[in-house]
Amino acid sequence: MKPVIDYSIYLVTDTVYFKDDSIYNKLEAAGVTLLQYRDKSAETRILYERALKVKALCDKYRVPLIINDRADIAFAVQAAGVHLGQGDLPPLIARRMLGSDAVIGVSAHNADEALKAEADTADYLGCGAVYATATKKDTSVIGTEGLTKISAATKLPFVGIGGITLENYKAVLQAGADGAAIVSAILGADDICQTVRQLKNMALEAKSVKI
Ligand code: TZP
Ligand code: MG
Repeated sequence: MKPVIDYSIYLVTDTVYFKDDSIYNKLEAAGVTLLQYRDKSAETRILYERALKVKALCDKYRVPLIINDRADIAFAVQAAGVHLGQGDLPPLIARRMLGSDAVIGVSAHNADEALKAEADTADYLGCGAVYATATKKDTSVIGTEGLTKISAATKLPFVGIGGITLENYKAVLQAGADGAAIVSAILGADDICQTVRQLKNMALEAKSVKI
């Protein structure tokens, strides 16, 4: 069965945080609803070994694990799914590789890409960059206006990504997003637990307003 996903606090890793093993303590502390292992520079064997460690942590806390870019690694570690950019494997091919229960996310920068991903059986969209970010410089900024347009075009759940912090998280939800994919505002926080707790409270508040 496809897992039910809570997209509200979607933690994404970045290569810089894998300099040492403290990343695993950080992930353990975070208490997020969904986790993406994203590591742009490790060799495949290292990627696989790190992904296995992250998977063990995710299993311990029952947090679904998504692997960035690599359907082969997602398959190898039995992750919940894979997140694909516009230049990665086509979603339909990843679907053929991983099966109907896999959670396939696709990066969409506009309504056209969102509709294409929906037609290609994506389960969710990652939309951004919402705000400028030092974590990924080779991307354009779509703002919350971009999120609103994507929200109007697709029925798929979607998360905003890029420069999302405690200060602007609420605006991202108000633009129609189901959550936010966050790197530095969580992994770079002085107090990761406290930051995630605050994000969770905002997500709960936003949900109760919707009802
Ligand atoms: N894709 C678009 S922006 C981004 C990715 C992977 C990086 C988000 O990182 P941060 O630190 O939360 O801005
Ligand atoms: Mg990618």
